[in-house]
Amino acid sequence: MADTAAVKAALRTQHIETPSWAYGNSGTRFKVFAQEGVPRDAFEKVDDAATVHRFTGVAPSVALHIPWDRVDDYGALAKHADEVGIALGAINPNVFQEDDYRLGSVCNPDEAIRRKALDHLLECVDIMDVTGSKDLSLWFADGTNYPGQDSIRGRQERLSEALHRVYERLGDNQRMLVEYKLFEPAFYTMDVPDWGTSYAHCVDLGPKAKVLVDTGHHAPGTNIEFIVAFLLHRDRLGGFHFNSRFYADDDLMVGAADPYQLFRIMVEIVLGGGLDASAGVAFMLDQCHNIEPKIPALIRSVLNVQEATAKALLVDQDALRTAQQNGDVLEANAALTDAFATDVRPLLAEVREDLGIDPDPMGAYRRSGHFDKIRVERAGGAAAGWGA
Ligand code: PSV
Ligand code: MN
Repeated sequence: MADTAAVKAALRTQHIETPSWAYGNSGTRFKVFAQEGVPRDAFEKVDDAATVHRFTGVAPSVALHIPWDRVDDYGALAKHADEVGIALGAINPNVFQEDDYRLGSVCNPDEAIRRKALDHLLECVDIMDVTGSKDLSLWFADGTNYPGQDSIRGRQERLSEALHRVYERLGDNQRMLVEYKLFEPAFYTMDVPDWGTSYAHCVDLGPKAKVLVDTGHHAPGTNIEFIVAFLLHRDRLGGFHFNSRFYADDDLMVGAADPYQLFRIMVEIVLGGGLDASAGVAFMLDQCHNIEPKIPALIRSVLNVQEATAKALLVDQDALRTAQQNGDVLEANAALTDAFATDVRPLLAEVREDLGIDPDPMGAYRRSGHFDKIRVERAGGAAAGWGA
């Protein structure tokens, strides 16, 4: 039996980082549906992240995307975050939204464009120095659409060169997380299509380079928990971009499509010691709320990660090990399915009471009147969105 006090303690300390871009307007290539009360700048996005933290108690940082969150004074933004009770988290450079990047960024055949992209990555490390951010989250839209378009090997060499330059610039307490994605926007080759490519580059670079697993970036049917277990075992799991998908990179709320997959991932995290702060696994969300209200969607997402974590912590590890040792397939499997079938909501309500917050975050947010307040306060001005 899992020790309830230890389970609750672990749940109180697990931190889930929300992404600034999830608070702004977003959509598909068909339509962006504007919503009311959407933040108009990085400061208001930080305010919204602080609201999610206030109602969940476990989301004390917000990731930034540059230049979407560009401000004149990052020190002032960090101070603002501190004043509203959170911290600035991972910095995500953006080397995919300019005309220059049509053929890629750090892998582009044009040396001047590669230099421009590298300068932006280095600028983002400068920003980390000011914000106190620990992680640089690197995702490259680089790739090709047609066989023969460019040299696959040449692009790997250019990628490696840029990654080394960034790695050399990192401070002692800074890391780089290398995210992979199977396809999109490139459709023939992506330059970092899978965890193996990311892992190989990280191993070349050194211990401050880790793999970032975005749960929406795999082929259907991929066993993500295997990847998680492998990377954690090799001390190369930097963290997650959680979201869920039905078809491609849907960026839906984590745990919405397949809560059992999320549970299986969290089981590997728990069994591999990934919840300990020393493991350095960053639990971040990377989502877009195109049709649902954003702050409650992020609250719901944080709760979904917590529920999966709570169930994973409830796995009877002694029973699991004994069954595995005895080759008892059904009992071993039952150790997982029993935990998954547990209703952890009462346990999480107690955790929230321990944290001094309302045990029902969704209801508390609804009752708070916060949405009506921001709807009025933010009636004027341009709402933030992709590219804003
Ligand atoms: C790319 O699809 C990605 O997952 C990267 O993490 C980007 O930074 C983010 O989405 C942008 O929404
Ligand atoms: Mn991502």
